[in-house]
Formats: sequence, C-alpha cells, structure tokens
Amino acid sequence: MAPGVAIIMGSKSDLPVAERAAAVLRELGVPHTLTVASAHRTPERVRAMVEASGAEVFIAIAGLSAALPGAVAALTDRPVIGVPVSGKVNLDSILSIVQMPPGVPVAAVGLDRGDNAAILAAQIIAVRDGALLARLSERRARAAEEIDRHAREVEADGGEGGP
Ligand code: RP5
Repeated sequence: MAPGVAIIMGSKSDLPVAERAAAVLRELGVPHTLTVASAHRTPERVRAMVEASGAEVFIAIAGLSAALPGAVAALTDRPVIGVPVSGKVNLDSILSIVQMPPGVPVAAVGLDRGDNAAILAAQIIAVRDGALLARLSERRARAAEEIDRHAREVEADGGEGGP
C-alpha cells in the first residue's frame, strides 16, 4: 500500500481540524500519520519530521501566523496542502498560508477544512491509484444523493419547492 499522507498540526489545539482530515482519509482507505510540530516553536522537529517521512502528500494545519505549511513546503518537493485554523481574526492564517513566494507553493483549503484537505490529498495520490479514484467517485456520488434527499425533504416540508 502507498505511504499516504502525513498530517502535521502546529499545536494540539488544532486536533479537531486534523481529525476531520484523518476521518476522511480513513474512510477512503488512505494510510496516514498524525503529529504535532510547530514552525515557530519547534522548527528542528518540523525538519526532522519532513526528512524522515515517506508520505506522498503533506497536510499542514495551523492558525494565527500560520508558517507551518510554508515551512514544510520549504523542506520538500512533495505536495503540501495547508489548512488555516479559525481564531479571533481568521484572515491571518488564510493569508499566511496562501501568500507563498514564487517557487514554493502551498495548496490552501478553507478555514478548518481538514476534510477538503484530505480529499485533495487523496485526489493527488489517486492520479496513480485507480482503486482510490473509484472510491473518491463513489464518495462524491453518495454526497450528491444526499443533496437530492435533502431537496426532497425541504420540498415536502415547504410546499411547492423545486426548480
Ligand atoms: C498556531 O497557533 C497553532 O497551529 C494553533 O492554531 C495556534 C495556537 O496554538 P496554541 O496556543 O494552542 O499552542 O501555531
């Protein structure tokens, strides 16, 4: 099985967001690891973790002045997905992750969207894994069915409805 995804969070307080990513990766059967390493507070741990990891894709989760995704991207040529964590300001972590200098990209997802980071990581791995691609397609089809069910429920409750 593929080495999969390394999930790194800047603080244990980011764990709820990391768990959203881990849950989706579990559902899709993508192997993953979970750890804490801070770009500002334990930079050497970040370096050691990235250098030792066999992951195909990194998911780096951080709030405030969220340097972690960029710090990971500085240390590897493998793809890095950054997840900004919500807080009092919110734009701080989004801009810290999105505004990378040329040559060192980070793929940013929305605030707290560990789930989308996991899907994107799986899509990257699925380029060379047909079985995983099929599981992603099935997941999307199930999500579409759920929306159709919701539409039927809302229309039944609310009267006319429908397009
Ligand atoms: C960031 O600062 C972490 O990623 C976390 O989102 C935020 C707060 O960290 P703690 O004070 O909870 O350690 O580096």
